[in-house]
Amino acid sequence: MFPIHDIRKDFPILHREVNGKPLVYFDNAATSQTPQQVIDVIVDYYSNHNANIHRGVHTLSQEATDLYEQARQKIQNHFNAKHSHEIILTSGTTHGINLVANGFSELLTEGYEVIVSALEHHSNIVPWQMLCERTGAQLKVLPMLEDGTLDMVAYNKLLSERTKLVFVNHISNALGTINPIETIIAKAHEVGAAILVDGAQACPHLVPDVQALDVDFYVASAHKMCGPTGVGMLYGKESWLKQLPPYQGGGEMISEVTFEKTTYADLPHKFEAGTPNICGGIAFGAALDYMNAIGFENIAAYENELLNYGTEQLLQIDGLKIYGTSQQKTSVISFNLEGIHPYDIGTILDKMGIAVRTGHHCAQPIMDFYNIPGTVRASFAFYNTKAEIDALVEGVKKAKMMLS
Ligand code: C6P
Repeated sequence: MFPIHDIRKDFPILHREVNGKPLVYFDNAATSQTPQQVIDVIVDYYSNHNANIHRGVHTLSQEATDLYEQARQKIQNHFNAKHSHEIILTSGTTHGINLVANGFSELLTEGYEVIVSALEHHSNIVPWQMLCERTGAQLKVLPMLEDGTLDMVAYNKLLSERTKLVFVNHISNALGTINPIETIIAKAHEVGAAILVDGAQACPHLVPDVQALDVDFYVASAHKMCGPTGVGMLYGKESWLKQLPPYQGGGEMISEVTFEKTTYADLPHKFEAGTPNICGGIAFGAALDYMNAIGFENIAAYENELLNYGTEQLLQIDGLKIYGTSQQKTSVISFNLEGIHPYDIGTILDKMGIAVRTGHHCAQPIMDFYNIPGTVRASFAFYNTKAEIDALVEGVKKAKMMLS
């Protein structure tokens, strides 16, 4: 049996009240909560090891460097990257995508095409639009279908020898759809295109094997998987990372600097200018340890139970519509009540201590597709319970009564 009672004890925040009610935290797709084990690592770092890394001969600096590089190795092992220098520590998914988009500025020209899926978060749309504006390449959209899946027939038609890059998320943040990235990657490679997969919403639920996927770039954020904010990772195949220019100039990313010419450091430092989020990187490693100790298969099975239960219960409410009904789905339920603005439902739920996200979820094209202003999004994590889902259902019923 899934040890939910023990797991909940690990999360101090789950024991607080909001508006006089026990907190029910269903905004996990925005950011996850942090277990004591990760909080302890953060406190220990600042209490005992705080120093700048890769720079000092003194003991603290060496300790901090070792801890940071050990975290990189944990991330490498977790994602099964071939080399630790293929893991670039970033400030998060958005940073990783922008780094790659910037790198392709010199590799794209007019006449080339890039494909972005209709299911993307703005972070995986806007940097590519900016890249197209800079280079004259054309942005093509891989359309979505009514159930929130991607139109794979259209994908086949969009791909051609002009396609240079494909961007798709592994799991949609707004709908929870799990995209068939194995097929999407293989087809992109058939026409010689590179592919970046946005794993921000997948990594809290499953373990991507970047070598088995044969993906060129994969990005994620620690704060969605029990780690702190402001840190994440970009995996890039060594051959691509060697080819791309640095994103930012500064300390740490150089080999030699003179006023005539600067040469760049080897991977991964070439892409890590300036003092990084050292404590964040170390805590990211601790978050992976924590989740791996529970086991991602156990997490996924338990969350799937929550998803099925929540879907079943919410659908009993008259006038409630769920957006995103793919069979391949993670524990996200995006819904609306007929005639009621999602923001109003979210505000009433908050009064009951229930945290959900409302609005377009930084995925406006999806809302435009359904012709709605937004949805209420309840996103479940492995530390949530069916009793909390019952509280949500009661809350939505009350909101409906008050707002109808
Ligand atoms: N989605 C949500 O509520 P950052 O902010 O860089 O850590 O992650 C951006 C991002 C990129 N791609 C996807 C699929 C995402 O879901 C997110 C973050 C949050 O859905 C906050 S907007």
